[in-house]
Amino acid sequence: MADCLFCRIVAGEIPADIVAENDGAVAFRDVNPVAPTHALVIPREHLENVAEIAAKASATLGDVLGLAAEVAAKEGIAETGYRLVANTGRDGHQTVFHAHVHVLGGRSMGWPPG
Ligand code: DGP
Repeated sequence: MADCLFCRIVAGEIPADIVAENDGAVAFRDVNPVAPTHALVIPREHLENVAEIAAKASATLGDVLGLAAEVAAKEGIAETGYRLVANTGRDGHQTVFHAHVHVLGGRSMGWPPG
């Protein structure tokens, strides 16, 4: 989608600090990190949220979650632990409507989340 920020990152039209990629997904550092490791894993295809990935491109879920695990390993947080977050819709405080999973780690996470 021409007017989608994350589609433009996938296309290389907007620079991003790419951490890892595979056939179906791309991971890059969040512009506004809230943890020592904060990456976003997104499908290459434009899908609005994780539910839409599951409904329309379920194989891509494996690409997204597999890449999230790869990012955690690369960042050295696989052993200490990390959190995957997929903010969805208004109450989930989703601000970019191209599906993404936050990979957060490098510190202890609070619970419950705000
Ligand atoms: P969410 O609230 O779950 O929709 O989070 C969207 C995230 O996207 C937010 O943490 C900030 C990040 N973000 C927004 N614009 C850009 C950008 O242009 N580049 C990068 N790297 N991250 C961005």
